This record gives sequence, C-alpha cells and structure tokens, in this order.
Amino acid sequence: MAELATEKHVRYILSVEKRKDNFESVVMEHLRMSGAYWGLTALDLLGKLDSVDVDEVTSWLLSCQHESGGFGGNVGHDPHILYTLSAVQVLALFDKMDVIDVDKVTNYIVSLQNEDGSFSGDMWGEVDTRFSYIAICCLSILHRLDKINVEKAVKYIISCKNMDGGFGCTPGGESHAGQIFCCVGALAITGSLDLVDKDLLGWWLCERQVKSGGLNGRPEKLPDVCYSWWVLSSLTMIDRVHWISKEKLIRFIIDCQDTENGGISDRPDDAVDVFHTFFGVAGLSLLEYPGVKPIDPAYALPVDVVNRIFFRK
Ligand code: GRG
Ligand code: ZN
Repeated sequence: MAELATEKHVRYILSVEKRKDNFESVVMEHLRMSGAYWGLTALDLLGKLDSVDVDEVTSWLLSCQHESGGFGGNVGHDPHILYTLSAVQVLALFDKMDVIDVDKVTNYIVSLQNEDGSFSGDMWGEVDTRFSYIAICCLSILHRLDKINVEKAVKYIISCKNMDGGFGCTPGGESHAGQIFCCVGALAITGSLDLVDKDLLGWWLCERQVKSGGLNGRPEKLPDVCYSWWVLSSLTMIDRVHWISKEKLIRFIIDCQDTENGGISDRPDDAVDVFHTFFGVAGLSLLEYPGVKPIDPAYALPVDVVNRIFFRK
C-alpha cells in the first residue's frame, strides 16, 4: 500500500500553528479557530494530540469568545456560528468542555434560528444549510439539541433537497458535495436519515469519482482532496461507500502529499495547506487506512472523542 508520511505531516501541522509571518498564516488569520480544529483533529487522528500545549490553546480559544456566547475566528474578530462550532470541537478533543458556560454558547446558537427553521451564520443574517448543520452538530455535542425547534430545522433542510437526490445552500440551490455533507450530517445527528433517498443520492455521490481516483464536488469539476471528506463522509452515512473504488481514492490522496516538507494539497503538485491536510487524513480515516484513528462521519471528530461525549455518563 502507498505510504502516508505521518511524521512529516505532524511536523508540518505543528509548524503552521507556530508561524506568524508567512503566506499561509496571513490567509489563516481570520479563520484561525477553524484552522485550530483542522490541525488538532488531524493530529489526534494520527495519534499525536499530546504534542500540543493544551493550556496555551485553551486560553487563546477563550479569548476569542464574546459576551453573546459566540466565538470569533481569532482574537477581536466578530462572533460567527462557524467558529463557535470549531471552538466547541477543539474543547471536545481536549475533553475540556467545563471551561465554557455551555448555556451561554447554547443561547447564542438558539438566537440564530429563524422562523422557517433555518439558521443564520451570525447577526448579519446570511442563511445556508451549512449553518443548520453547524447549529445541530454543536448543540448535540453540548447535549442541548432540545433547545431549538429540531422538527422545523429538519423541515428546512429537506426543503433544500433536489431532484438529483442532493442538497443545496437554500431551497432551489444547486447540489454541491459540501452542502450534501451538511444536510446528511444534520439528518444523521437528528435521526432523520429515512428522509434521504439513499440510492439516488448514493448514485450522484459515487459519480463524483474521476479517472485519477479523486473525487470532485459537482459534475464536470476538478477532483480535490477535500471532497474525500465531503463526499466520502456522506457515502458512509448513507451506507454506500462500496460504490466507489477505495484503493484508487487512497492512491489519489497519497499522491497529494508533500513527501519532503509534509502536508497535503488539493491536487497532486499543488501547494499544501492545513485544510487539505486535515481532509486528506480524515478521508484516509474513513477509508480505514492503517495507523489513522477512525473518524465519525457526522461529527467530524475522532470516534473515541464522540464516544466520550455521549457515553461517559
Ligand atoms: C465540521 C467538517 C466540518 C465542517 C463545518 C463549514 C462547514 C461545516 C461545511 C462547509 C461545507 C462546504 C460548502 C464545503 C465545500 C468547500 C469547497 C471546497 C467549496 C468550493 O466550491 P467551488 O464551487 O469549488 O468553488 P469546486 O470544487 O466546485 O470547483
Ligand atoms: Zn478543496
């Protein structure tokens, strides 16, 4: 089997967290909270979460929280539902949920649900099925799913389902693998997967595999390592992973590694980044690649972390 350069990737992820002055860190500045979630989850999947300073990351994370209960992407940045989920996911990885006021974070998310069941991303009101997933995933991790109207939330997600079996950002929006992950993930967490036509959606999703073995996000688009997560996690949740070639996809992800300096890129020979490094490792995890811990396809967290959240008490 093609080799994953695990040690190199661990070193790459640790170095990105520390760097402050290069191109990638400038690009990452406004979404550092999600960057922390991607990097730390990848490290955990590779069995190396113990190489980070938990107290240092936790105190930085807390300094990104606002009075509203929501988190910003970095210190001094406005709160957004996306960074709030990332912060909660990082605390779940660290088993440190006790450092936050869970009801306060819950109130922030609850305040973003709209009358039709949809969710806005922040106070400015943009609506997207991404935010439905984020709200549902985050509240489920916090054991507070009962604080929103789940029935209406599910109804809104179903109103974004298309004739091809896929889902879009809003009703009538084109099917896209990223939105499909969000909608299927939210339906999985709320126990509503019976509302998905699994064969129809499975067919659309498996058609995303192209000659090189990689997956694209929509018909006629180029393959990209991050769809090894968006597409494959969706196929896993609807039990149709065997409809693609696992061997060819493993080969494609491995071909996107920088074997010298570590990290994974979107396509072979492109520049690496933490986002694609995480989704490459997460994809390999779903493909049961040896030495990579299993990841939960709905929560996008290691299975042992999800078990700790739900089966501790
Ligand atoms: C916890 C994993 C996790 C996610 C949180 C933010 C979020 C919830 C989900 C994002 C879902 C999404 C829309 C992913 C797609 C990202 C992406 C690669 C977009 C690019 O789209 P285009 O149209 O590129 O620019 P293509 O590949 O279609 O050419
Ligand atoms: Zn990508």
